Amino acid sequence: MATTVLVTGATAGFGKAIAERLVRDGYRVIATGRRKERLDELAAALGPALLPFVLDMTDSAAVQALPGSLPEDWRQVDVLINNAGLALGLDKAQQASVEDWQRMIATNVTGMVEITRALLPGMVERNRGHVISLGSTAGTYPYLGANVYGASKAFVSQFMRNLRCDLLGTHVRATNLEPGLCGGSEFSNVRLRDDAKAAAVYDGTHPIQPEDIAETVSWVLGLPAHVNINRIEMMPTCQASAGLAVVKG
Ligand code: NDP
Ligand code: 8X3
Repeated sequence: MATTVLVTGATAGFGKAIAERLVRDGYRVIATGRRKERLDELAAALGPALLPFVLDMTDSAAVQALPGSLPEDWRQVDVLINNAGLALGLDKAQQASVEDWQRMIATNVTGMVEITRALLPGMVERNRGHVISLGSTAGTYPYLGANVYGASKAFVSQFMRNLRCDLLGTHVRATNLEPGLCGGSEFSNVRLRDDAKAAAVYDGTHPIQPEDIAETVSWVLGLPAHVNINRIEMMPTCQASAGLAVVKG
């Protein structure tokens, strides 16, 4: 049977492009997210190799009930793509919304670790599997207003490093993918809650596209089983870190 991949947040952006690419590559894909109609559209476009499955990453009970709540012939999940996530706001910490912080932590951190915990035992038991998470350059490089979003991605990065330690001696692989500026997704629309401001983020730039992320995931997964890519930091050519800032006076 084809390798089964579960992609979280497959209704938009990277997750959708990853699901499309991996079905094309010959994988069976469980596509999850909250927006059922988007998942159904994906299933209609991609056929029986894609299973749409509504899952809210902040619903701990539903997340922890995986894989038991999947149809029986989809329960052996070989690959987990921890992609669902979001940034909310760019306010300074002293002004940011606590509710926004709670939602980012619930999705990017709590949901991500809970689904990993739910699916990892099956991978270890079968001695075959791969967890790929979407970290971010925001987990390494601080910037104004990134406060909790950046911290959530730093958590993802260290969690993935620690997974490698726990999985040593098994054939289960773990990879953290850390992109910088990316367009073609709903990330900035969600973050800024304003489509015009979101579009302006990418004015005059040539950002990484969801298909570039999907290509990278496809490459990481397709490497021989003895090769583990620990982490990949990727930026568009038009981006680099700006270094430290100093205020005088
Ligand atoms: P999008 O906003 O386009 O997609 C986010 C996806 O996450 C959607 O499918 C959404 O589905 C899902 N999602 C959000 N909240 C939940 C939830 N509570 N339960 C289930 N699914 C949820 O963003 P991107 O594709 O750009 O981002 C994907 C990942 O990549 C994120 O983790 C992001 O932090 C990371 N990333 C993004 C970068 C960028 O510049 N775009 C750069 C670096 C990393 P739905 O709303 O249907 O539930
Ligand atoms: C998304 C990239 O630079 O907006 O994680 O934080 S950035």
